[in-house]
Amino acid sequence: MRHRGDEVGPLSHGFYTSGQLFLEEYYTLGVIGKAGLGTPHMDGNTRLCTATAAAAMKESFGSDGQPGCYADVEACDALFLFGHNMAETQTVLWSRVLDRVEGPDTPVLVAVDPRRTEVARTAVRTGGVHLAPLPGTNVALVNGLLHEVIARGWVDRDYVDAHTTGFDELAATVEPYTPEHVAEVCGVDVADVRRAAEVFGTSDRVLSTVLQGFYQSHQATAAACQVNNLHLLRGMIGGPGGGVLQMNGQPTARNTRESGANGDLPGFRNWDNPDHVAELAALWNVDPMTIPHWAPPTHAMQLWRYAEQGSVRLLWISATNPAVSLPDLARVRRVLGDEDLLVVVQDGFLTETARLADVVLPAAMWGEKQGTFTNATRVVHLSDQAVDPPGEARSDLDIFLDYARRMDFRDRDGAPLIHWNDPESAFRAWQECSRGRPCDYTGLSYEDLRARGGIPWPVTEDRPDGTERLYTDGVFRTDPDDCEDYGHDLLTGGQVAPEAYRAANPAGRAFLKAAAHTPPPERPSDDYPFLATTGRTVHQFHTRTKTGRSPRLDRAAPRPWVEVSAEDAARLDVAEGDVVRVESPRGAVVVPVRVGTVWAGVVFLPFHYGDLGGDDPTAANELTVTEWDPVSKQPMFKLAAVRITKE
Ligand SMILES: Nc1nc2c(c(=O)[nH]1)N[C@H]1C(S)=C(S)[C@@H](COP(=O)(O)OP(=O)(O)OC[C@H]3O[C@@H](n4cnc5c(=O)[nH]c(N)nc54)[C@H](O)[C@@H]3O)O[C@H]1N2
Ligand SMILES: Nc1nc2c(c(=O)[nH]1)N[C@H]1C(S)=C(S)[C@@H](COP(=O)(O)OP(=O)(O)OC[C@H]3O[C@@H](n4cnc5c(=O)[nH]c(N)nc54)[C@H](O)[C@@H]3O)O[C@H]1N2
Ligand SMILES: [Mo]
Repeated sequence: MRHRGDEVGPLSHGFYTSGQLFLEEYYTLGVIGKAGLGTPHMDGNTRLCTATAAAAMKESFGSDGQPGCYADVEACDALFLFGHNMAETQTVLWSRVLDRVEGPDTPVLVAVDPRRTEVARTAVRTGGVHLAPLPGTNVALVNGLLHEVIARGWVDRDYVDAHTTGFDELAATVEPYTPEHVAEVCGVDVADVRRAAEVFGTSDRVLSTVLQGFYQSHQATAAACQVNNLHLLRGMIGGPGGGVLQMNGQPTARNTRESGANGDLPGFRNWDNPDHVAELAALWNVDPMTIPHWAPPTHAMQLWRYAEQGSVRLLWISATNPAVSLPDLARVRRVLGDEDLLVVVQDGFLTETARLADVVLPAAMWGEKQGTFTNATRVVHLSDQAVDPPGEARSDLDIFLDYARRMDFRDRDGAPLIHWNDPESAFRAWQECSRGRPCDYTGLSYEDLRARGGIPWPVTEDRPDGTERLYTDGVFRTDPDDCEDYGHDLLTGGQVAPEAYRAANPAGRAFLKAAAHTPPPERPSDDYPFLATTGRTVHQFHTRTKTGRSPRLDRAAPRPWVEVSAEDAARLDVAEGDVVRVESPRGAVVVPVRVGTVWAGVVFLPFHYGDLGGDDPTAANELTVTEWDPVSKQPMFKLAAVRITKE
């Protein structure tokens, strides 16, 4: 190390965690970071995953918190999947959708995906619509749907007047997005845009889901907010069958966001609201100035930048494998390999990242430890320990508690800051922190969860059975004293000042925030004529630490590939199985071709494959770009310019 530890302060400590630990573990880590060390440098891989879901709900509704629930699948008349390949990525939920679309009283299915995925095929087969926008044009597409809903008189005026703010600006912004204009920008059929808008505008109960085709693409938050706007214009939030699911990917991404392990203040508190900071200072019995709140929390991409620049000297990575999952891997390896950076990796396996670490802490995984987790629709579950962890592995909670003990973090009266010592006592500490907030857990106990199964928050003394849907009364969490964020300009990411927010007090109305389409930052060029997008296959989970060890799953998809259109295959003179080199300005992979149903000029690569032991690089993130959404700061994994040559 360049300096001794006592010469640098808490700002030299950075934590990069996950969407796959338990709530109790995140909360403990959050308190260590915010009240023990006092570092703002903490985020989860949820930044790569559901940061935009959170951001879109904050911008539209004032706070994170899923409005709807999965029972809406059974109750809807139409189902829109925006950038969501549910058939491969949420197979259990998809089986519920199939029960509907293959049964009587079929809902109309609309798929918005540049590829003809299984979702898209099912939509077309069952009389729905497949809109295949060019990657990076989501805002234009949804603006087109908004344009039609307004122009054709499908707006629920009473709802909009009573429960929203911003209609005039939204109407003015979407005015130029006629179906013809949208067809041109997005490369879709005019009639399909009209038809999809009509389905949205004339169905009584529309359920929408939004996922990575929006969150990891260009103008992520802006696009996700336009889906919220469609629902607000139609007055379809909070009622059975009508609502939006800003989805989650990882099992506990929701908990990362609730507990503050993603950098936000726990309990959806607003870092820019001194009263919220004071509440936490009182709860933890620390000086409010210990809790970092002088600037927005450090997002993951910035955290890695600080590590690269050398101001962060200790990077503690738990339950994520950034040497495969972050964009621009050559850069990530460079940062991890810097001998001035102390890298701690806490994982169940010796991953590509762990191999570059200075210290590896073997961790117990689910089934080997106890804790709670909350799904995308706010349903809290308890996961009990089934088996002992192998070897020296310890639960993440134990590791964090041990660290806190050795650091001897104290409160203002000299008592231990972390006063819990096992999952259940950690849960009780978290419950106090959640009291009165949107994610109120105070009415729950481990015993209840064990006896009754999943229960959706808020769960309080008055609402012991929890809350299936939020905003049923049309009152949103936008009051200035209550809201989680004062919001941003969707195009630039500029923050709304607290004074400006208070002056325009929305008083419980939802925001209809508008955005025009802008061209993506990375576009095909003469040198890199193709646009590469990335995503998943059903047989593999993420960086394969688990599915790669399951012989049947791994055999089904043992190697990466690049999917190209039939036209491009002919132009490149390659056939199914031929090996090609796919190269971007950042790096290259060498993979076989699959001839598929993407756009000409667009290719798709699965991102799962890190080190496969061969000589050729195979991880899609060798190619991707260090760019992120200005509001949610989620990296743009879905757009990279590449060239392809036959090997
Ligand atoms: N089998 C499996 N299941 C998983 C996972 C896994 O790794 N494997 N991971 C889990 C996690 S953490 C997550 S976050 C979810 C993700 O679940 P999904 O979001 O469904 O998965 P992706 O394949 O990343 O992206 C979805 C689709 O976005 C499309 N797309 C690309 N660019 C654009 C664009 O510009 N516009 C539009 N409209 N669409 C675009 C792609 O063609 C792709 O089909 O899956 C979860 N489930
Ligand atoms: N190009 C491209 N890149 C992407 C994406 C994409 O679509 N395209 N998607 C992004 C998304 S949405 C996501 S969510 C990320 C996922 O990226 P990662 O988080 O890197 O993926 P995982 O392989 O799930 O890594 C989780 C790690 O945690 C370990 N682990 C599991 N449970 C525990 C536990 O209880 N304790 C500890 N300590 N360790 C545990 C696993 O062994 C594994 O090594 O990838 C992102 N990267
Ligand atoms: Mo994810």
